[in-house]
Amino acid sequence: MSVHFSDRLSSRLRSVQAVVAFTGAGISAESGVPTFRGKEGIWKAMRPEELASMDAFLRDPSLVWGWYSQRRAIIQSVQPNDGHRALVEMEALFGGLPVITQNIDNLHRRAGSSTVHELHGNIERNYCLRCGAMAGAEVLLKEGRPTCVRCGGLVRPDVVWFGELLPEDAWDASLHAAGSADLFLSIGTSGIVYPAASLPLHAKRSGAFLVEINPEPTPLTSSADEFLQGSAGTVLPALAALARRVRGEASEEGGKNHP
Ligand code: BJW
Ligand code: ZN
Repeated sequence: MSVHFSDRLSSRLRSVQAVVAFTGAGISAESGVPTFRGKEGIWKAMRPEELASMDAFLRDPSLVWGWYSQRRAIIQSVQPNDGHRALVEMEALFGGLPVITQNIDNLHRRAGSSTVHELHGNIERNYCLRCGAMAGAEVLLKEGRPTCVRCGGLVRPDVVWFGELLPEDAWDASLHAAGSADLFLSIGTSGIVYPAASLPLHAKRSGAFLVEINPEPTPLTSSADEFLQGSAGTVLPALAALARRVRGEASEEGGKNHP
């Protein structure tokens, strides 16, 4: 499938210095990780608003832990896809490409992106609500309840639930990256969960050219400078190929001026 890019985007790609990617569940969909919402979302029977909160966890720790266990098993069995890899390729082309992700699946790091700001935590980490100890996989299940091996307290995944603050370091770094971007790519997110969803418009207001990549329009689409309708696994490799072409041409032209 060929992807159409405007001349405006091509000339931006040629001259940009700071490119930043902002990703949501859609970039991992082609790896086999289900999204939350949208056509491919398979958690419709269990809406994230009903499971991803402290109230839900305290009401039924086994149910919420079970949801995360199921998702952890999926995530551990899949691989990064062409979309994740294209961002790594563009990182090399642009001399850096911070990835701000809402995903907890680690796939950007596994693909090789070197700067990843995780806004909503990471499913590989857990911590005890009573003693604060961090835990990896070493969590006891007592009648389905995740229990701390040190103190017997309740263990939760180290992710950000509704009503909780985002990790300060990741948020500050993301605000800074978005505010300094020349080109901001919003990829595979429904753009409805705040404060993460404010980043594309923050980037645009700070002067970035805003590109959205998604098979479906979202509330962000009307504000995007360019909407590339399609899947991340198709559009991002095509964008990387275009960047390679125009940056290659740009450096050859530059070379002509410097004998
Ligand atoms: C493809 C594709 C392909 C498919 N290629 N694309 C009222 C108004 C405004 C805000 C609020 C409000 N009431 C409450 C709030 C605040 C709340 C919020 O935003 N709620 C909204 C839902 C209304 N936010 C919070 O509570 C946040 N904290 C906060 O605000 O703190 C301040 C505060 C403190 C105290 C009290 C009150 C406020 C925290 C939000 C945490 C969100 N956590 C989750 C779970 C994380 C852990 C986990 O994974 O389990 O984060 S919820 C879930 O949604 C997850 C995701 O990161 C997040 C966003 O979802 P995402 O990534 O966009 O996925 P989808 O499924 O929605 O979209 C996928 C997209 O991909 C679709 O568009 C597809 O088309 C597309 N796609 N295939 C490319 N191949
Ligand atoms: Zn403990």
